[in-house]
Amino acid sequence: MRKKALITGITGQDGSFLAEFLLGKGYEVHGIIRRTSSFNTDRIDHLYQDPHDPDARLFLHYGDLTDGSGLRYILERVQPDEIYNLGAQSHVKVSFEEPEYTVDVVGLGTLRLLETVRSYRETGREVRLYQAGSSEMFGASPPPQSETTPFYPRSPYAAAKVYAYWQTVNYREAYGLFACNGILFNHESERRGETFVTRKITRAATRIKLGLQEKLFLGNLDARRDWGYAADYVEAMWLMLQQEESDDFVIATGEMHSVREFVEQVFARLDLDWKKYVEIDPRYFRPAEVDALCGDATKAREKLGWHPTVTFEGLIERMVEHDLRLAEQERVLRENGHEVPLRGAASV
Ligand code: NDP
Ligand code: GDR
Repeated sequence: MRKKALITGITGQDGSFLAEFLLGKGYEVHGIIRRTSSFNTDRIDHLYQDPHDPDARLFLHYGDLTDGSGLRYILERVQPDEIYNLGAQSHVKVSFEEPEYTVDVVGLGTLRLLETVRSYRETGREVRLYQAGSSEMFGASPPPQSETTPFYPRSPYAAAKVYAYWQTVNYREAYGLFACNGILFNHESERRGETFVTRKITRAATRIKLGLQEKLFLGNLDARRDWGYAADYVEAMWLMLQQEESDDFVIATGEMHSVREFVEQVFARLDLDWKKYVEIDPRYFRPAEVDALCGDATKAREKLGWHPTVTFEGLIERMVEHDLRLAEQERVLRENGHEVPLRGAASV
């Protein structure tokens, strides 16, 4: 029998890589998407299959983590073997601006899903759950951080993830649910949202290179992160659900770099002197910052056999090459008189 997976957050960076990965493993993949006034499926359009096609293995369902009854309905209909809970208002800075909504989606949303799973299992059906935890949960706890490091969240987002983490542990212990928390450190890619710092930098630097942009405004350049490649990290999610027992795992590269280093390397790759183009704008500072995150993924290496395959330099190379192509396309369009509107993200 073909395995079925249900993914919340399938339209996000990780959701798209995970869907690809699971389809490659022969799964039938179901994703929950939000109803929006314009399409939000860019990252999975290349995977789309007409649901009328008898060979279709990707199916999308409207739903939202703020809507418990809808989640329940989807679970009943899909009857998945595995659930990956990736849906979230995942931007840390935005969480200071929308704390209540962020906690509703990230914290209560996870609880809603766990409750749905609990009542679903009462009918005798089994399902395994992956919960997308975050290195942000460690917050102010100094590096290196491992599964035994105390949590010290520094944002509404991080506090909500800690709540979701403990609810997941509690459902495992109270109801015997096979549920795993992945504690994933930052992971990036050419599909990363453009308001996260790595992609903001690669998009801007490549546009600057081609004369499409003059400046890049950033916040705290001293923050240090452990940056990996997203496709490596979704494999770890899947591995967690294939074990005999459910457990929690840190997933990280074990290498830490500052935002400044990331900027330097990206601009250097493009033969540009970053100091001529980068300016600090305090609006990008956060009310509370997480200074340094560097993960110790020994447990994942030993128990899951997982290890990252893309280095910091390799990650930068991929992202820069990809965004350079995007910038080249934009330049051609502009040179031929086409209007290419700038995308209007609020200042985060
Ligand atoms: P993204 O922000 O790229 O994607 C988030 C996804 O969640 C999108 O599909 C989004 O839908 C969906 N979503 C947002 N709000 C809701 C809601 N109310 N109900 C249902 N779905 C919703 O995040 P990533 O792919 O980067 O991250 C995946 C998960 O992993 C998140 O939970 C994130 O917090 C966590 N995480 C990410 C890390 C990283 O470095 N990327 C590290 C550690 C944890 P839409 O497209 O419509 O906005
Ligand atoms: P983070 O990612 O907060 O670690 O959360 P982000 O890329 O937003 O910030 C990383 C660091 O860069 C600093 N920074 C800036 N950040 C943004 N977004 N924009 C700027 O202009 C800027 N200038 C400096 C930040 O202050 C911060 O220190 C990500 C998300 O994917 C979470 O969902 C996930 O849980 C964690 O990674 C692990």
